[in-house]
Amino acid sequence: MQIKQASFLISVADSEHILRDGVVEIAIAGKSNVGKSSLINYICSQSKLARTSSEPGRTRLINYFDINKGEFRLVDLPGYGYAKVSKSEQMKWARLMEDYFATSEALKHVFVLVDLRHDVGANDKQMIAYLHHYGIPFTVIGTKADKLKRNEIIKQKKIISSSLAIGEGNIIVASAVARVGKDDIEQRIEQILADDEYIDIDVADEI
Ligand SMILES: Nc1nc2c(ncn2[C@@H]2O[C@H](COP(=O)(O)OP(=O)(O)O)[C@@H](O)[C@H]2O)c(=O)[nH]1
Ligand SMILES: [Mg+2]
Repeated sequence: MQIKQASFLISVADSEHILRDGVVEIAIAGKSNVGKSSLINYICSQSKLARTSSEPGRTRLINYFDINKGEFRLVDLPGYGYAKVSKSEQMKWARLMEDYFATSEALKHVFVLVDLRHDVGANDKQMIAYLHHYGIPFTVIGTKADKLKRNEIIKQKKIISSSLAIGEGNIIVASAVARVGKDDIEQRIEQILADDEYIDIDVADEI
């Protein structure tokens, strides 16, 4: 599967505007600043498709992107875990996410992005518990691989897979800066769209 065309569709701030037209979606979740928007730009081969920022936590929007003129949508979810966000903003984020996961019937898969340099946090575990709860399959993508040496990447993959109780084979290593991981991600998307995704998924029953 190749991403040949990508275009921005719409930003959504409220539950009532969540798209529910049956088009297949793959969503991208993760902490603020983990590299969600950069990864979208990298795999779509467009530098300014999704807005990236070195300042975390500013956008509370769901951003939808059309891929290959209606084949499916990539959905850039608002980031979590930014300390300076007010309680009321956090509540608004949680409400929007809950409504997105509960009502997006054509959501097939979530890419959960984690920074390869660090172990996962409570927020990441919560997100994955959430996906288990809704029965939504996911793949973890470790970002910013360019910041680590090869042996450090191997070590971090072990730490992250053990923290999340998932198989190491279920973590894709990526870097938007060094342009690494696109082939693996496209292969994964192909499996997701073909509904073959359960074959090598290795997720523990409980985390
Ligand atoms: N070194 C490195 N920096 C990255 C990479 N991906 C994103 N960044 C940087 O991380 C910051 C946050 O990126 P962004 O894509 O906006 O993160 P988001 O908040 O998850 O959408 C920006 O300063 C990016 O330049 C990567 O693969 N390697
Ligand atoms: Mg972003």
